[in-house]
Amino acid sequence: MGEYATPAEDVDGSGMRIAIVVARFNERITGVLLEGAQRALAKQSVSESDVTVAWVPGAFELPLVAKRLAQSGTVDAVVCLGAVIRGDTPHFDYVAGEAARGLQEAALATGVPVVFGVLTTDTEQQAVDRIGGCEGHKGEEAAQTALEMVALLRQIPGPSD
Ligand code: INI
Repeated sequence: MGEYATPAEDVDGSGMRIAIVVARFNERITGVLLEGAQRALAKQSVSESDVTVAWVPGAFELPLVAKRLAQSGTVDAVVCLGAVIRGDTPHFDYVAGEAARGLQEAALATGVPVVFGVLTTDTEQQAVDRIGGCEGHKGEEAAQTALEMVALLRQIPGPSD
């Protein structure tokens, strides 16, 4: 038996077409997630012309647009970025839970990697810590996850092989 292992840092992203769907809600946070994702893709040789960015109102809207892009046949992976902060809303659990459920559903229904780059935190400070602070940069990590998943799935025979 073999082994499938494609650590993100080893992936050559040239030629990979990546869509980024980003929520406008909490844009001070999500804008930084977007910058990190774009930076990480460029660092791994994804061409700027192969990156499509779509803005949606909030995290709840991410799954529908992610699924449409995944179905379009024009992208190899979809990176979804958002920030759901508990302090802001009593319906935190619905927004965060439905975003997670919907994005997984989009990936499984289409066979295209859909990455959950949605911060779900109790406070704004915890979100700030995750956009280049003490907890790393979740936008960069989401982009790296997309590249790793594209490379990994290319190695595993699919339904049409
Ligand atoms: N959307 C977010 O992306 N983050 C949040 O923290 C948030 N809060 O706090 O409510 C939020 N709500 C909006 C939601 O995503 C939808 O856009 C809205 O419910 C319309 O469908």
